[in-house]
Amino acid sequence: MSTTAVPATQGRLAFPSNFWWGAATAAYQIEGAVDTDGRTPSIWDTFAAQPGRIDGGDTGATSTGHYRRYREDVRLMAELGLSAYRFSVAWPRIRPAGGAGVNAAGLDFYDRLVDELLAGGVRPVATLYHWDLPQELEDAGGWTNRDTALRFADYAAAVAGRLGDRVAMWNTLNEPWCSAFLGYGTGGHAPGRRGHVGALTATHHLLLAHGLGVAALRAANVAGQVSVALNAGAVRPLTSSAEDADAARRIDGLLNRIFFDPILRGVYPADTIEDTRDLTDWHFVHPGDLPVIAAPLDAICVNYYQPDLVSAAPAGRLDHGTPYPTAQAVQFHPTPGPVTHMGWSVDPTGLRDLLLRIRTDYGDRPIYVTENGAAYDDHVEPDGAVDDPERIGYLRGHLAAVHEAITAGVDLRGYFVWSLLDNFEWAFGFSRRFGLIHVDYATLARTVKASGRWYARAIADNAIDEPRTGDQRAESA
Ligand code: IFM
Repeated sequence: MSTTAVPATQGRLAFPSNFWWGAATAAYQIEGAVDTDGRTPSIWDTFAAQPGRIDGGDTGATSTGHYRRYREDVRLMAELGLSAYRFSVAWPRIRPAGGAGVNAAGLDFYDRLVDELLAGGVRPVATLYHWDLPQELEDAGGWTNRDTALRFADYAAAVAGRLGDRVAMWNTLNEPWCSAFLGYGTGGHAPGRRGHVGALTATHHLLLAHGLGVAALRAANVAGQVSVALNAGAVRPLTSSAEDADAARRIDGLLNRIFFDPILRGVYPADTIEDTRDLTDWHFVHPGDLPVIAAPLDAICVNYYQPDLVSAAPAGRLDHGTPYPTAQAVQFHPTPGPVTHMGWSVDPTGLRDLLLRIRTDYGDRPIYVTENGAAYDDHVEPDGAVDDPERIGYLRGHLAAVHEAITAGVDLRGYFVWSLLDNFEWAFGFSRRFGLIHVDYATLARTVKASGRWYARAIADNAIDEPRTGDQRAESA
């Protein structure tokens, strides 16, 4: 089925019928209850406990308290009219020791959550790995150990066996680039290991885990679609010089093609292998791995936040802290225009270009945007309201970009705001708020922001207003 967007009336952008209007979260970012019902530590519990790793010394120990408040949260989702909710399953709740034994109490929680969602008319979308590796597996080498990929397949089979009849879509992994390049490259994410060879080794084992996970889901005959969520973006050269074009090619290889090519074509990009040849001979890729990784998918999912603008670095200005292996000679530049509280540029054209590029380079296939959103410094006003006009402008601009891609023929089936709730933003702790719903971390009270009400209106109408000039900067609903 190909989707078609129909402009309803002048100034309005209508979306296809059956478009999935979603919101997303992840287990460690919202659940809390880290010692409850048999859960054991993940790499993020360990990492967050180390001084200096997380802003303000924050941890996910309590977070939004979703583990206990999930019914209230599902009620809020139903009030917003969400047609889908993307959550992640915490591996250390299901396979506490990483490999051996299934913890039924952990599965019970997600079983109840899925039933609650279905009762509220919200499709469950489950991500199997959103960065919370059981610490026991990290102690055995983590994602630099090939065996972790096999353990992931066992875990995937356990979850599929319990939830496979009701989940509408599966993501095996969320943003493996971050797991590999930040977790094992720069060390800015858990488990905090540093080294570019480790990052490339982890990349391959994550991809292998994806492929083995797809096989486990298929073997369990899951009813829902099977996919993976990649953080992807348009990589643009600063100038038209050959040097800047080469810088963009190199980063595009290490951000986008290193994942899209093996998953959708069954090969690693030859130029990226060549670029990294001085670091590694890629011996960790075994014969037979690539066909496993390239198992057919029902859809491809992308998480988009900003485009990258790059150039060749001036002589003597190598970036030794870069997460990109062998890209020390590439310089990243701020994109002109507004930025979010993360300092990320607001540029919906990057999302449109990414969606068009996937179609051009990887063929017509169902696509979902499984994350898109913005952090702003939100406050509850004395009257109890949370006004976040910038987020409304951000969402409207990016939904318009999605609409443009659909109109150009991209088979885009749904869009998920990151995030449903304010939550634990990894190394930034609770200092960055991405939610449609504000969370008071002292009381755990939830307040639907103006953007949440705006999104509910868009869902009800299956349409948005066309963006106006200056929309991404600030405006009211
Ligand atoms: O919070 C994260 C999420 O876990 C993965 N994608 C990006 C979000 C914002 O940084």
